Amino acid sequence: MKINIKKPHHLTDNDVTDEDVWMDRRNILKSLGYVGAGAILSGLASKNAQADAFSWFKREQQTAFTLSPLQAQKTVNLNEQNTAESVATTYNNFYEFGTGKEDPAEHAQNFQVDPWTLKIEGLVENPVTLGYDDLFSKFALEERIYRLRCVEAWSMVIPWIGFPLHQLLQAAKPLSSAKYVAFETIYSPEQMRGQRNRFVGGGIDYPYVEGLRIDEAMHDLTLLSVGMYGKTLPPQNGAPIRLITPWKYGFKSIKSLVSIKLMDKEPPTTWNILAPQEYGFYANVNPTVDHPRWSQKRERRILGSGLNAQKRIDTIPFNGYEEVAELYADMDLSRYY
Ligand SMILES: Nc1nc2c(c(=O)[nH]1)N[C@H]1C(S)=C(S)[C@@H](COP(=O)(O)O)O[C@H]1N2
Ligand SMILES: [Mo]
Repeated sequence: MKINIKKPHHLTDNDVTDEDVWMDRRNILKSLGYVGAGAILSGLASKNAQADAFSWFKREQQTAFTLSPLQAQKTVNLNEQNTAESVATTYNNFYEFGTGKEDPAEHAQNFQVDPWTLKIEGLVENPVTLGYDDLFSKFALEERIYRLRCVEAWSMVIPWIGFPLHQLLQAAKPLSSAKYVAFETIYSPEQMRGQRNRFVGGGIDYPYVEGLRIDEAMHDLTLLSVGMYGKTLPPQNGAPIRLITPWKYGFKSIKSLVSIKLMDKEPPTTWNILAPQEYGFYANVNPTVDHPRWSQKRERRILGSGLNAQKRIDTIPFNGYEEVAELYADMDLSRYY
């Protein structure tokens, strides 16, 4: 398998431009059990501290592991408060485990993530197969704090850990005929009650499938996430690996991935199949294009539990990630919703 493993590198002052980012980073590293600047990115911090904080770090300290400079600084206003971890891990959409917001946290706990196989295939020169350990060791992991805006008009701010999808795609070497990328969630009815029972699973034909245009997939914002809040993903959030496209409605961010396939045609996507008038292929966050049954102008930002930990705010185009606008420069986004 031809995957270049990034060498750990040391963070220098030049890597960090913004004082707040630096402070935030120090807090993150502190919470991961790193102390003193010398230990910070050398991968040599005390074993015990690591084991508690990063459950996978144990396995990875012999291989490449580093949080590269927080790229979130470009795209996230760090004055925005993160959503409480306890809420982001108990208020979920993962219909394979039931349609209630609390169903995934309740019914996904015994979900088996190791061993795992993720295949990258289709129109590529180098098909790649990743096992569970590869998900955490083949690519340099970064923390990225992103807004998550659900099409249902609620939103959160979540610190993900992962690597850009383009790194994996580049390892697989897409052919020039590859124009789209198709994603598939695991099909495991023994483990997923919503896949066993059509009523429990919200009427979806499983496996859950999603897709991106190749330029969207190659965009640096597009993340494969293997962790959140400094830990591996809980099963309800899409363990062991999921997609994150922060400028699109949450349903594009497909969970528990087993297949990534390069294609020459636009792949079918689950919510578009279910209700094409309501959910398009693009699903870019857009306050000027309402859902047929509700407005998308505003959203309920969920910060914690209880009503006073929520606030109503304006929804912004592309969820605030304006750098993607150029991908759609010549498109009518009310038609391609
Ligand atoms: N396989 C799968 N992926 C999925 C979903 C799902 O039901 N099944 N729900 C989507 C929706 S609608 C949202 S808003 C996000 C929610 O992610 P979170 O639970 O980590 O906040 O996951 C997305 N990915
Ligand atoms: Mo969603």
